[in-house]
Amino acid sequence: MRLSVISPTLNEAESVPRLVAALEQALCDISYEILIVDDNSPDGTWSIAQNISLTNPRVRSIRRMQNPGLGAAVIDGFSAAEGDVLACIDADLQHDPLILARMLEELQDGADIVVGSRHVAGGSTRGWNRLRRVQSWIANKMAQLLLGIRIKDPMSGYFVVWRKDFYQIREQLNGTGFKILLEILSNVQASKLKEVPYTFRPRTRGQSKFSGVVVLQFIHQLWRLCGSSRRHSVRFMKSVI
Ligand SMILES: Nc1nc2c(ncn2[C@@H]2O[C@H](COP(=O)(O)OP(=O)(O)OP(=O)(O)O)[C@@H](O)[C@H]2O)c(=O)[nH]1
Ligand SMILES: [Mg+2]
Repeated sequence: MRLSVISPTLNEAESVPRLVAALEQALCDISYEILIVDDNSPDGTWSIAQNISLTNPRVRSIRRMQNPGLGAAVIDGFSAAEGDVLACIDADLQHDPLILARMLEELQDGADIVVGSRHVAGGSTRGWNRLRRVQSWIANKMAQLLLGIRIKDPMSGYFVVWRKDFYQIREQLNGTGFKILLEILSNVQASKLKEVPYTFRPRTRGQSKFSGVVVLQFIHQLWRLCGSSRRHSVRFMKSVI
C-alpha cells in the first residue's frame, strides 16, 4: 500500500520544512509521497517546497494559480496523487503526524475513512480559549445534526481515505471553503468510519487563515449540503413508493 500525504498551504514557508521532517520521522516504515499544494503564496511556500523536492524525491510541489481555496487545493492534490491511500494534513503541525501509522492500520483493518479526532477519548485541543471551544462545539453539533454525520469530529481537517473512493465522488465535490471532510462525508457511500485521537496543538509558525469569511463559507456549505441530502431522500422515497 502506498500513501500520498497532501498538505494544502497558504503562506506556510516556515512550516513546510518542519512538516516534511516530521512526516519523514513518522512514516519511516511506510512507502509514501508528500504533495505540498500551494496557492501561489506571496511568501514563496511553493518555491521552498520545490527546493526540498530537488533533493528529496518523495516531495512534490504544486503551485496553483487559479481557483484559490483550501478545499479546492485538497481536491487538486488528491487528483494529482499516486498512492492508494490519500491523507490530508495541515502544514502548520497542529495535526500530529505520529498518528498517521495508526490511521493507516485502521484503513487496512476495514475502515473506509479514518479521521484524526480531537473529540474521542484520548483526543484534545491545546491552547484554545473558551470562545474557540464554544464555536467549535456549535459547528460540530450543526454538522452532526443537519447532515446526519455520526463521527465526533466532523470538522477535522486531518483524515485518510482510499483513492478509489475519492475518484467515485470527485465530480460531486465542491471545493469552496475550509471543510473538505464534510464534503467527502456527505457524498461518499462509506459505511465504516473510524476516529483516531490526537491533541490539536497550538500553531507556532505563520498566521492562521481562520476568519469570519471561513465561518460564513461553512454556514453556506451546511445549507448547500443539507439541501442536496434532502433532494437525495425525496428522490429515494419516490423511487420506492
Ligand atoms: N492551498 C491553500 N491552503 C490553505 C488556504 N487556506 C488555508 N490553507 C492551509 O490549510 C491549513 C489549515 O489552515 P489554518 O490557517 O491552519 O486553519 P486552522 O488550523 O483552522 O486555524 P488555526 O488553528 O488558527 O491555525 C494550513 O496548512 C493552511 O496553510 C488556501 O486558501 N489555499
Ligand atoms: Mg492551523
